[in-house]
Amino acid sequence: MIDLHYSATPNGQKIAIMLEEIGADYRVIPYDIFEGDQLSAEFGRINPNHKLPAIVDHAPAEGDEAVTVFESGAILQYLAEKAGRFLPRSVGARAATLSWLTWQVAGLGPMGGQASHFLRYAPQGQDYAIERYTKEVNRLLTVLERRLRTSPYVAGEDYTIADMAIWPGRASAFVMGMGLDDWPAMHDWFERIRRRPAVERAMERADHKAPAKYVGRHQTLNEREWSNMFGDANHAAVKGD
Ligand SMILES: N[C@@H](CCC(=O)N[C@@H](CS)C(=O)NCC(=O)O)C(=O)O
Repeated sequence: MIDLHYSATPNGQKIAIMLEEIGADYRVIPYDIFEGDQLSAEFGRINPNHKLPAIVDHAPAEGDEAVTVFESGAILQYLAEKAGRFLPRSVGARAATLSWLTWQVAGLGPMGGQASHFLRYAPQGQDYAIERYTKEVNRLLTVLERRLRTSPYVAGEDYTIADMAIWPGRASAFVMGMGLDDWPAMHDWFERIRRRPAVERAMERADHKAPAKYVGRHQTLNEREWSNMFGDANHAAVKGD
């Protein structure tokens, strides 16, 4: 049994997809990040960075101790190694998979996150930041589009954890007003993955409770929600206050 500590965002969806793809026995433990569920001392013992997702594997491949993993890229790699699937063994394909996985978690993910922050949550008047981050996301998506014109999946011939890491970001592209119609290869790849039964199950099982504030364009948070997400309460959690 694997516990998936989850909030209904692209980072969480990546892991729900992988758990469905490998047929894992798992339960979803939902967190409302606006209410500050992620800031508890108890969750800090699972992820000292107090961010979702994280997993606790109660039946790891070796040993009796439960294994805890945080950071979505590390979780995908851990599950792929445990299941022996979706992370190719051959040196070249493995390197390509880890390259594209890292491209997502260190590039597209954080840049998309910043674009989303300035578009959706920041006070008005952030034109410079909005332009900086949306332009960079646009550049990264151009890289992806060009890759998918010559390769059925991001790492090559096979569907891997790199595709699972990138696919859920479609919601952010939508929030930024980037329709997939402008990106034909990405659109085709997106649709092929969307129709996978495991992806449909993951979206159905893990995503249907997403509150509107997770997906809408411009959000107005109340003082408490702001503090939990970006302010004093968020910072206090890592100081143990
Ligand atoms: N690099 C992390 C990012 C995790 C992350 O930013 N999670 C967000 C939800 S997508 C979160 O927990 N936000 C709540 C907060 O910042 O307090 C990963 O890939 O897992």
